[in-house]
Amino acid sequence: MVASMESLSEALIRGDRNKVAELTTAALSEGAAPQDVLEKGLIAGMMVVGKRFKANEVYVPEVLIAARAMHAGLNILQPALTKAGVEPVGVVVLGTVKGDLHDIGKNLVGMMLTGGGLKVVDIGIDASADKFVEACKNSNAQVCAMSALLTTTMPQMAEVVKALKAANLDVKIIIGGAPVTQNFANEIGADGYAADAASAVDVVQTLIKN
Ligand code: B1M
Repeated sequence: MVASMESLSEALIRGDRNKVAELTTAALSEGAAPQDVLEKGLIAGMMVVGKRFKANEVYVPEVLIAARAMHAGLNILQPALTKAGVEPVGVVVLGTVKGDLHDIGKNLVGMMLTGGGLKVVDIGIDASADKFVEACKNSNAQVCAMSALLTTTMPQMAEVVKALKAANLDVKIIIGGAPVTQNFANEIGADGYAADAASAVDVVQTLIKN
């Protein structure tokens, strides 16, 4: 079997996790470089899913299914990546702020970020400012990403921004969630805002580069 990167991307876009696992295994055993399998196969496929999601051509269930297929490939690829010394593009601490239990959007953002080659440290829901600060310190994160779905929990984002600044951490901050806006991000001193999971990948990658 010759596993092309195109067929791997296509299987991921279809959300066919068995095929993704099979093609990832085959590509590695045929001598493909793990980084190529990651970038030209898995990430390339996830980027297509992200673009289609942004354009409302596919919806949350399709993205979740594609993300599940991505994980099937990553599980096989991870030991080879570690052996080859391939580092993630960056580390992102991600959580839903204190008082807020909504995590579907956050999880989607996490999956898309993983799909974009980033290491995601997911600190879950109801995460306090201290928890964000600790996680950023412990993981040497370049980016702190917060999600909020309630107008009543948005002020918690400002608390996290304050706590990160007080801790003197060199970390960029991105916020998002249905009630959050670019104006609010500017107001509280966050470095970035994204309206959806696919845009979050673009914003995080730009924040890391600058
Ligand atoms: Co609640 N809820 N909920 N809820 N809930 C909303 C958010 C609400 C709009 C419903 C409504 O009244 N119409 C409303 C909030 C009103 C407001 O404040 N503006 C609301 C409320 C009031 C509540 C409770 C207070 C209800 C009650 O108990 N009286 C309560 C609060 C609990 C708490 O958090 N403390 C509550 C509880 C719940 C459930 C537990 C039942 C459940 C959550 C389950 C879970 O998440 N595991 C739930 C749900 C499911 C919803 C709705 C129906 C759907 C949210 C969702 O998952 N959307 C929601 C109404 C709605 O949105 N239609 C509602 C799908 C998801 C993919 O979208 O999360 O927006 P979203 O994420 C998007 C973007 O926002 C963005 O990317 C994602 C994908 O593109 N994004 C980011 C999100 N985070 C990002 C971070 C980024 C960048 C982009 O950078 C870091």
